[in-house]
Amino acid sequence: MKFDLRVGQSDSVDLLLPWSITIMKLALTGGFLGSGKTTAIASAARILLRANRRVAVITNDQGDQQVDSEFIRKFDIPVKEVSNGCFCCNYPQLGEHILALGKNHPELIFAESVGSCTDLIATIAKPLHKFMPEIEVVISIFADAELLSSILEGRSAFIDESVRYIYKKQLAEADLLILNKIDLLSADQQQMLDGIIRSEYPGKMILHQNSLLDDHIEGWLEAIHNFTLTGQRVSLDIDYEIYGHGEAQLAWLDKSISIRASGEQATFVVKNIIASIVNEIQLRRFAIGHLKFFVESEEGSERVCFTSTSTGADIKLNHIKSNLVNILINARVETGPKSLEKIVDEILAGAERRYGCKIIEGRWSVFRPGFPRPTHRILT
Ligand SMILES: Nc1nc2c(ncn2[C@@H]2O[C@H](COP(=O)(O)OP(=O)(O)OP(=O)(O)O)[C@@H](O)[C@H]2O)c(=O)[nH]1
Ligand SMILES: [Mg+2]
Repeated sequence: MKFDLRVGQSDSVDLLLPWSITIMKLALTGGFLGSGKTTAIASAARILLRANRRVAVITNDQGDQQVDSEFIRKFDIPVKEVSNGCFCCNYPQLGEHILALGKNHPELIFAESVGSCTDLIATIAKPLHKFMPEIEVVISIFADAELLSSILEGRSAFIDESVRYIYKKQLAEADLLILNKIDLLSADQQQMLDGIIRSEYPGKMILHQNSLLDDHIEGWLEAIHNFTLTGQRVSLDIDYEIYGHGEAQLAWLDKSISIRASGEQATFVVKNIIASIVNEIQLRRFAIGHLKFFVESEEGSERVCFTSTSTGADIKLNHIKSNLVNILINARVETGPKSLEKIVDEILAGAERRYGCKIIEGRWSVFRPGFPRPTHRILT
């Protein structure tokens, strides 16, 4: 059955019940950094909103200044954030947000977990089943098809085995495994990847997806809609020492800055700063988990992203023209916090000297994610 996008009431169970016991689907959306979760969620939510369907999003990050939330908000999609740690370590906050958003009776809530997070079955899906049985959880795991190919072929940019351990555990948890960015592979490469994944993860529902296309996103929505859990999910056997070590291989930097320059030079300076940060990280051969920039001026906003599979730094800032531009930087890179901070700070100082602009630094934080300590972990 095609996911019904007609205007009007959904066919999900939305009877005259108190809101708190209305059945609601939670599309728990995981997968490694930069795999395309936010892109797909934003498109899916916009498709549903256009059809007058009720939808909401919960974003999640290890920090508290989130490019993803800004990006989702820009489309007037109802959004709440779980910040300063992953869903599993902040389960009560996740629960509160589900209840708060549930008051508007959304038929679907997307919850995007942190890209370095795994063990979603034991720490999120099973606790939700136990404490909020009215919620139907569907776990979609996104994999950047190019990065996945490189990991399987042993040529990935991520040097630490524990990072690849997290990556593979994430895939194992999928109800729906989304081979995303399929547009970046040839038909032969797609077929080969599909074969490997089907043999490594037998029985999983696999979607080949280009999340930049609405009809592919509709296919994903349909798969979420049609998914019904048969039997019980099996919690994964996760070695938390390796998992914690893997998460700590990445430094996270969040920084807000404002750039004041004359005329339209601010746009030029912003492009230069972004390109310099990307180039410097690539030059030092640090694997990029995800480098995200939310660039905003009075004319509008743009999100600019780079991952380990990005080539070059083609930066489009079509809506940014004024002489005052704000940038929120979220950088997740396989290096130490000090080294990441130094790269960014030197580039900002250099831009100020070179272009005579004024850069005002706002809130910032730079850290390694703490050891994962889930609120609940249900193994049976
Ligand atoms: N070519 C192509 N690019 C994609 C596709 N899906 C997402 N992208 C791009 O991939 C980059 C990362 O996408 P996001 O949606 O931010 O990834 P994410 O999984 O939410 O990343 P984190 O929140 O950092 O874990 C962006 O530049 C997207 O435009 C796709 O299907 N094809
Ligand atoms: Mg995201």
